[in-house]
Amino acid sequence: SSLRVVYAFAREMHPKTTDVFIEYGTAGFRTKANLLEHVVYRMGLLAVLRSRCKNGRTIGLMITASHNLEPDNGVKLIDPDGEMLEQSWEEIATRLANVSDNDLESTTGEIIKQVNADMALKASVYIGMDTRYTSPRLAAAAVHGVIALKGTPKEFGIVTTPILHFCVKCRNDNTYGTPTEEGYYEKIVGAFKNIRQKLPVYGAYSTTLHVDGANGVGGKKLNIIRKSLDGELDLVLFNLGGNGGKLNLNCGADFVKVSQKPPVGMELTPLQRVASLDGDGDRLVYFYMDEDCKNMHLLDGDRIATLLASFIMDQLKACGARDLRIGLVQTAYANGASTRYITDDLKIPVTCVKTGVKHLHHAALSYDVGVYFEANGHGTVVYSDTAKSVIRKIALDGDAEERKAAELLLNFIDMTNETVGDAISDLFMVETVLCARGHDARHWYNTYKDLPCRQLKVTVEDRNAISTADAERQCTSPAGLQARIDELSSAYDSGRAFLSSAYDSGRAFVRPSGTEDVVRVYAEADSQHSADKLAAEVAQAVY
Ligand code: NG1
Ligand code: ZN
Repeated sequence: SSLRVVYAFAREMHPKTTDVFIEYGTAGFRTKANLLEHVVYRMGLLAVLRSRCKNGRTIGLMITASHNLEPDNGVKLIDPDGEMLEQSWEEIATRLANVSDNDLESTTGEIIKQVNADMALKASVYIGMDTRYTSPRLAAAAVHGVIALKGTPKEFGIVTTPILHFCVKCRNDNTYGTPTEEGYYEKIVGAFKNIRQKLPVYGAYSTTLHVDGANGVGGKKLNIIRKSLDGELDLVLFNLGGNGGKLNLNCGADFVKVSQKPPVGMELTPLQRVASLDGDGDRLVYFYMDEDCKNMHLLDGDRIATLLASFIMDQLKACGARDLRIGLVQTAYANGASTRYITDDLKIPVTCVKTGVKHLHHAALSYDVGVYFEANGHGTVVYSDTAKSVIRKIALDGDAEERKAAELLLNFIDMTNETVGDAISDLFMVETVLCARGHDARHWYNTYKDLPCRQLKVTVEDRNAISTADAERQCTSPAGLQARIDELSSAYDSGRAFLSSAYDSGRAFVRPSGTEDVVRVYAEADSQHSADKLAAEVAQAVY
């Protein structure tokens, strides 16, 4: 009978009005907002089933299309520990999203059997959304879906994606924090202020930081946080959504990273450190303009990863926790120069995995301290229980110097949103490291030199005709494409002949996007001209 309600509700309020097939990809469902209402309603249903399969623990449902432009939207589910939805459920989500309204009732029934959901259990779903004008309507559809299966929805309104992940985690594990937006500020910003009150501002570090908010939710939240920083950090915020600024349009972390240009809507000051967030506040890159404001120097996810990893490693040494294993996780998009720097200079082990945060997160969990970042600025640090207890113990029993380093690390851990990449938490971590080292953006930039690279998108008939292996670095179909890529790459210089494991041609790979209907092409070589050319040639080969 409750399934009758589901059916009636769906028909009346959130009918399926399109036959376009939609798939739960790396970032959940993402497409034009006007194609999503029935999908989000059904994800409300699925979140309830997921919660019941997890013994009534809370599940998250986030409405966002991240760095995509305003007309798009999306929905993704968050598992009880604040991580992405378990992979085996992606197929179930896809099935439920695509059935006709007529089959919705029977399919829901089949899924309940398949996943063995105990419909007598309570179910709890936390719902958040980004700033898109289509988000409130979609959030309402999610609420209806949750209620239809007698779950309890709780709406968080406009929050960053990582704030919702944090709240889901806290709700299911109260040792992690308080499951509210305020609880998030208390923990993350509180830890930042604790550290900064003990760190002198010295050297080249300046407390002024300019921020590009991408006209999205991240900037808005930093505007709330700004007022509580007690002068520890002077945030100057741009692109907060006013003055006709459009979400992610020629601004934000993705624009800055991919176009390698500064965002519009900002006052550009020579050598000023700028942090650029994406539309839902889970990605962060930095940049600065040179002396005459002509050239931009980008500090991307690879840079943030190396900065954080080297700092944490120093602190682990200082507190004498030598047995803790630190490691770094990247994808094929990581700049080759960063991989070389991590391996040869920092001497930290690095793993390469497939694109998609869930893969990076998973691989990072195999270290005591796992630092993971995508080149686009999505990443965080995760700590094992062993790491936490060893550091806690040193903070109590170590000698004075060790205690100091351990206390700093404990605050650093509290400042970290371990559930998922988080632009706000990452920003506070970066600022802590630069301050502790007395460094400005130029010091940071000069730790190693990026290889010139280029990213392109190609639209093809069927992007899934391309399949890959070896963490997406090799293309296994269509036949002959990899051989062609090898042939094209070998005509260029790598610029990495200094690498211990040197191969001295350019580097290029292709893969189907999980979030857009395109094939992505990446190329790296010893000059920008060569990288651009190689990318164009590989794109041609795909087409
Ligand atoms: P796709 O569209 O699969 O390349 C993009 C990013 C991913 C990840 C997801 C989710 C690149 C090259 N790809 O995936 O790293 O962040 O979006 O948002 O940046
Ligand atoms: Zn995002």
